[in-house]
Amino acid sequence: MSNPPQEKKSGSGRTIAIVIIVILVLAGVGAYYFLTRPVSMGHAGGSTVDIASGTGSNQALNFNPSAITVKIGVNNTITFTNHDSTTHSVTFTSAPSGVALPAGQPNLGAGQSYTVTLTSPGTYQYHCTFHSWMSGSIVVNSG
Ligand SMILES: [Cu+2]
Repeated sequence: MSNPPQEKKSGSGRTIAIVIIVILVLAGVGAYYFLTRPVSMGHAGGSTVDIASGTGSNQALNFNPSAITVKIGVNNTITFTNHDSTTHSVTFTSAPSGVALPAGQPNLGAGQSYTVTLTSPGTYQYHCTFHSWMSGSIVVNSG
């Protein structure tokens, strides 16, 4: 009917503390990888291109990423989102030989998105008509 030795009690307390710390560290590492995973992976079937805030007034910025490669049936639906406060455009300037230029989005206002699905393989190029330094390319590969 005696209490366990004091050393044993504090020892198991330390073990529990260490287990809790390990769980917190693992949760932190998991959260880090979740939050920093590549955005271009997007959701199934999709790819994303962002226009970051300030791109319209900073020539060091561009469509992000400005060059992507997608695969038909995997991630060939591309969504452009304008996170900037100014209007941009997604204007296609070239498409593979024999393929019509995608419609694009002449005026992509602040907060707006434009989604296009490219179903013919090859290289597509686009730019923003408002900002000469903004241009990008999309390589579409067969599924
Ligand atoms: Cu622009």
